[in-house]
Parts: sequence; C-alpha cells; structure tokens
Amino acid sequence: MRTSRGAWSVAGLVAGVAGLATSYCVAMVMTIRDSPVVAVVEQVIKLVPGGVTEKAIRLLGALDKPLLVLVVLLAIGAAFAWAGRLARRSWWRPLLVYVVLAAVGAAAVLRQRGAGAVDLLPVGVGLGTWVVALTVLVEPLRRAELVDAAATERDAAGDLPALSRHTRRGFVLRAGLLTAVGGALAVFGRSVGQGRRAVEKTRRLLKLDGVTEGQVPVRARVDLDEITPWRTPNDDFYLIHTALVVPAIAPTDWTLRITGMVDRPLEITYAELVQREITESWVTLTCVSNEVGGDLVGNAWWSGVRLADLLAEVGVQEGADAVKQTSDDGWTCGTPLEALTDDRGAMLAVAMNGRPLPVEHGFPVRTVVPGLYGYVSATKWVRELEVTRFEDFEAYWTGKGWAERGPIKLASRVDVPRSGAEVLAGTVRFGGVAWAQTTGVAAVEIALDGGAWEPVEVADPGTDDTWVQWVGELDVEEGEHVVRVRMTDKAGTVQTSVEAAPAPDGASGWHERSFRAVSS
Ligand SMILES: Nc1nc2c(c(=O)[nH]1)N[C@H]1C(S)=C(S)[C@@H](COP(=O)(O)O)O[C@H]1N2
Ligand SMILES: [Mo]
Repeated sequence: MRTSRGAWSVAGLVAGVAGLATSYCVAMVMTIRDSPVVAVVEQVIKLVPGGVTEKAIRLLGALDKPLLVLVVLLAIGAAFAWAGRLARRSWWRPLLVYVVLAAVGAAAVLRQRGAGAVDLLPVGVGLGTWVVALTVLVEPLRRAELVDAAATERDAAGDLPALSRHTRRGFVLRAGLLTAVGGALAVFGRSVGQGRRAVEKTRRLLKLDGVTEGQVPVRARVDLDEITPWRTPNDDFYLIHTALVVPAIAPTDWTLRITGMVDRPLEITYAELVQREITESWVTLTCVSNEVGGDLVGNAWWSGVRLADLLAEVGVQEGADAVKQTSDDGWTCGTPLEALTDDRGAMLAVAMNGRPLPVEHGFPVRTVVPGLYGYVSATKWVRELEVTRFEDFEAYWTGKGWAERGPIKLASRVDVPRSGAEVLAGTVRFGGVAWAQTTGVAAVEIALDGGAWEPVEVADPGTDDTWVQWVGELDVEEGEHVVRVRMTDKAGTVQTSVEAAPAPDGASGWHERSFRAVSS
C-alpha cells in the first residue's frame, strides 16, 4: 500500500484549512463583521437552548466563545479529513462535503443583521480554495495508487521505494506550501482587520468641538412622499474609490503637508486641525461618472476647516494655478487653485452629517469643494496638498483620459414616478432633484410626451451648493407616457439637451422616465 488513509486525511485537512484561511482573509480585508466560521458559531449560540448557553457561559466565563469556535473548528476539521478520505474513491463525494459546509456557512452569514450578497464572497472564495487545493493535493496520491495498482497486477509485489519517496516528497511539499500561503493570508487578513477595527472604535468615540448635526432647512423639502431625501444619510451615500482596501488611519497617525509653491510649507496634525475654527455647510457631491438620471450624487452637512485660510497662511507663490492632492492610498487629483482660495468654502472636512467621517468616506480628513466633480477635488484620506502648476503634473484620472478640470455640469432628474411605475390617470404629481452647484437652480421644467415645457415648484434650501427638490403636476391620460425634465441655473443657462457620455468631463442631456397611467 503506497498511500495511507492518513495521507488522504491530511490532504482533506490541509485543503480545508487553506479555504478557511482565504475566506477569513477576504472577510477581514472587506471588513465584513467577521469570518463565516464566527457567523456559524453565532448561529450555534442562537440555536442552543438559552439555559444551556447560560450554564456554559457561567462555567467557562469569558472563554465560552473562543471555546465554541474551537469546537466548531474541530468539527469542521473532522469533516475536512473525511472529505479527503472520500476523495480516494470519487471526485464528487468530497465536493459534496465542501458544498454542504459552505451552504451552512452561507446560511449563517445571511442570518447576521444587515448581511447582503457581498457578505457571501468569503464563503465562495473558501469553497473555491477547497476544491482547487484538494485537487492539487490528491493528484500525486491518485497517481501513486494507479502506479501501485499496475505494479500489483504485474505481480511485482514489493516496495517501490524510489517512487514512494518521490510521491511523498511531492505531497509534503504541496501540503507545506498550501499551509504556509494560507497562514500568511490569515496573518495578513488579521492585521488589516485589526487596524480597521481599532480605527472604527476611535472614530466612534471621537467628539469634535464645533461640529453640529445640521438641520435640514424647512424650505428645502417639497411635499411629495416618495421623493429622494434632500439629506443623504451616510450609509446611503454613494462610494467611489480606487483603493481595494480602504486606508484605516488613526487620527493620531494623520498629518497633512502643504508643500510646493508656498512661502511657508506646513505640516499640520489632526489635533491642530480640529482646534481651528470649524466651518459647516451643505454640499452636494457628484461623480463625473454619473450618467444622466444616475445616482452617483449625494448631499450632506459637512464640517471642517476652510482651505482658503490655510492656503493664505502658507503664502501661495506667484504663478501657481493648481493644487495636487495626494491621498494616503496614493490616489491623486488636480484642483484649480482658485477653487480652493475663492469664497466658495472649500474645506478639509472632518465630519459628515454631524459624525466623524465614515472610514469609507475618507476618515479622518477629506477635501470637499462645492461645484467640482469628486475626481478633481474630493480627496479622501488626504495627506498632502502640493501647490503647483497644471502643466507640471498629471493626476490619477487625467492620466487615464479624463478632463483636467471638472466643473459639475447642470443636471436634473425625475425620481417620481419611478421607471416603469403605474400611476392613476388624471392629475399626476412628478418630483425629483436638480443641481448646479455654486450657481444655483433658478427653475425646473417638465414636459409630457414631447409636449410643451411646464414650470414646476422648486424648493429653496437657502444655498446654491446643493441639489434642490422639485415637484409638479400634469394632467395625464390613460396609456404609456414619457416625462422629461430640464433646469435653468441662476445665471440663466438652460441645461443642454446635447447628450454626452460621462467621459471625459461629465454626462449631459435631459433625463426622462417612462411610466403608465391606468384608470383605477
Ligand atoms: N483617495 C481617494 N479619494 C477619492 C477617490 C478615490 O478613488 N480615492 N475618488 C474620488 C471620486 S471619483 C469621487 S466621485 C469622490 C466620491 O466620494 P465618496 O466616495 O465619499 O462619495 O471621492 C473622490 N475622492
Ligand atoms: Mo467620481
């Protein structure tokens, strides 16, 4: 017998552990609350009768959870080894074991509060690893058995020491390599996860003087139930970043350097920054990638420190026309110097809707500049501002063909009725948003089925740096219809009907929505 039961068990175990390691690593990097194994343990705790859990907790004190994790791990370990032994007889039996284990993991993950489809990714990665790793490991064993069988048939019984040693060496090498890679991934995942969790905790406990909740102006709201909220909650705010793993920066580790064409270069700490005068304002951020009618736009109450003041202090030199912003993750953007020094209120923001910036939105400090697309202004995890000239550098997205300057284009959107909705024929109420940051929205009009433009009611948030809600009524007959919207800014410019794709400097064109009107 060339291959022992033991080798097959070890193959199953090593493959299984490698899969746990990759799934744990993915869970940590994605900062999913915890690994699928822990999700399973939590379900076990929930399913076990309360009395038993309590007794266990009393008996074992704080050890109860790690102990449960250990028990679950031992159980899965046994299943892994068993799957390995099953692999000796067929390829599908171990697969079945892995799929069942993954299904249990997936079910446990989905039962966690607030879980969604992306939370299943670690489970999927783990399952994939199991299958690949097991195949890699049992392949030499299977080959050895074939040779062995052939040898037996030829009645050449006896040892085949060379082959045996060769096979064993190959197997041990593969198993060792998989274990090492799995271990390294788990350690990497752990360090990423721990860093992030520590920063999350600091952030939660952070109290910032001068930062207020921000009251939505009464007149910013129109009277229409289904309309997009004027203030976008932090959890619903769109996210755009190139970083795979978002930087987790403790405020004590953060400084900002202001360099380049300045008389007095400056390095400022987080503590120094938040001691300065805090300014607050409503600003609607927009992504240049937003399609006509798209949702890469959001409105928040930002608190931070005015950039114009900081730049005045460092003394900007003659000839500069740009600020190259660099993020902790290496992302860069180029902002017209003027947009940071004029009176539009560009800021280094430390809070969003009254809370320290969420980590994904740039904690501890990001830039917010009214009127410019995010890709040329809204640097998250900002670490350096270099005063310079546009001709002297190329920023991340401009290097990929996007425009060097990115003023936000006039835009408007129909949100009610939703696309494909059915409404009652007769007087129909329409609603949506429109924006022209820094200039302001003067008027919004809608047109039914290519007919005449009709003015609608536009809310007044009391600032020109945000979107506005609009609402209007039209008489609609039964049948299929298309409603279209356009706006005019306070400079008298009518939003263009010319359709443009987002690249290279933002989408344009009138947004329209199809809907059906029915009689009761
Ligand atoms: N560090 C960093 N900052 C960044 C980006 C990025 O990829 N990395 N993307 C920018 C883009 S394109 C936009 S639209 C805004 C989006 O900000 P949000 O994710 O907070 O909505 O952030 C900007 N700041
Ligand atoms: Mo963007």
